[in-house]
Amino acid sequence: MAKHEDLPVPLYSKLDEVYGDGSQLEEAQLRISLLNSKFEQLFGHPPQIYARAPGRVNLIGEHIDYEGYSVLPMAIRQDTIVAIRKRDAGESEKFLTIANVNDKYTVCTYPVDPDQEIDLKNHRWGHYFICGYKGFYEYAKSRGLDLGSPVGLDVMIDGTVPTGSGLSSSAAFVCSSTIAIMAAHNVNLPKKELAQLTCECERHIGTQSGGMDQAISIMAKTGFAELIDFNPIRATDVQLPAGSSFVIAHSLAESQKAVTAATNYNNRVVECRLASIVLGIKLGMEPEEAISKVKTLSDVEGLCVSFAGTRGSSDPTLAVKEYLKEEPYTAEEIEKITSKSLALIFADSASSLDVLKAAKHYKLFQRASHVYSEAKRVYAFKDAVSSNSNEEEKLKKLGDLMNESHHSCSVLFECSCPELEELVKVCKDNGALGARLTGAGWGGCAVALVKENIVPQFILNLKEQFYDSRIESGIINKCDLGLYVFASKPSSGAAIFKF
Ligand code: NG1
Ligand code: MG
Repeated sequence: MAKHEDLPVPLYSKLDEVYGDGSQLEEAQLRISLLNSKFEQLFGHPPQIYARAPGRVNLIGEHIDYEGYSVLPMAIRQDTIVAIRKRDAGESEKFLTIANVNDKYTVCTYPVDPDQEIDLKNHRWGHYFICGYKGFYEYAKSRGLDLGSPVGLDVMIDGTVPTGSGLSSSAAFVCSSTIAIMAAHNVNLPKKELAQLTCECERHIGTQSGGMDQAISIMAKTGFAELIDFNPIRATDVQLPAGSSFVIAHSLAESQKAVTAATNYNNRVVECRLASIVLGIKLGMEPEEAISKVKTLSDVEGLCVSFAGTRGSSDPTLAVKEYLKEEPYTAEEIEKITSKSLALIFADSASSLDVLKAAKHYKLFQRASHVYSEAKRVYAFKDAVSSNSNEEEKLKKLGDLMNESHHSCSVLFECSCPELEELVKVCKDNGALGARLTGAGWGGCAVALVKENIVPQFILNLKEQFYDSRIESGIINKCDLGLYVFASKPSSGAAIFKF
């Protein structure tokens, strides 16, 4: 039997194959009919095909995918649906026209040239579609796939993943767009190739993303979280313990990752790279070799582990403790070790150069300690899920790991914020076995592991202790509360619809 990740994206002719037969189906039917009527109204034709891709919640393994380490997310039911029509080659109008059912997002128009540069200095919501467009053409070119000369595309989007919330609305948008473009060109690819391709697509927005969000959005299966490995991308089903539930709660601080990349997300990617180069050199590599060969902390883990071995341990963080100092490094201090200027080390990456311009110092010890310890927690989580211990012990272990992960994100990786700290505390005070920020952080959501039988009361308590004051001060509307706090079950991955 072909492996799940080798199969193409499923093509369905009925919504219930993805949305079941309950209230979700009803909601999906309404969304599709609204998409259709708005599409016809704007473009004068119905769409030809639809693609959907879900958001995700990461249960554990934060900020380590881009360091090459496995992570453990699950898809959520909220998704993005893209309706698309490929214009005929004869039609004179050659534009990519990207519209949204939500009037908050005004229509974006782009040329059809797949080599166009995305104007990153002027962020527009439609840029995420162009990420998929550019990426798909690049892929086709590299594989000698002839797509013909580019034609106009009419596109209407409907997304239900809350934006800036750490639930990967961006990947849901990029993945559904890429799949819609692919399907409009009568192509379908194995999921693992698509996961790799969509990860590269999203980098066109200027964040140096790892591949977690795209991989889970494309490879998810109903009822399972997935352990995602990289190089090569692979997904292993993880059945979460019965009697447990993951509650997702928004801190109401919005994290605009594409806009803050130079000081937040990409800054951490650069710090991790520098930490890995310095470790490589301290552990015996020539500076030139370390700079050219070492891209991630996983690349030097072997050296760190053999160092630890000389001390009778296998813990890579021992090397971090020995060779990196806790005080932040200045650029000059690092350059003394690398014998090369940071500007030269990162000369081929414009977004890294932006990081260097904005950075005052580099916290190599803290970032490396987080990455190596978090990578271990992911496997400990997976092992705890499949262990023979009783449910009670299992849940306690999983909760503890989530708490440790949050502490590490907050203290060592510094990607939390006051609102997330408050929310995580409220979750723990109200019986969560574990709670942590999820996704990139600096705002967005927390995820809490809660026993299923206390979920309704737990959500009520969050409402009273976290949300009521924010409803009073007008930050959110009372009737929208369900969008900001909800229990989530592992949902299915990307799909194509043709009716
Ligand atoms: P979110 O929070 O969805 O933007 C980001 C990255 C992930 C991963 C997490 C942190 C993108 C598209 N996603 O997720 O790859 O690094 O942060 O674990 O940049
Ligand atoms: Mg994102």
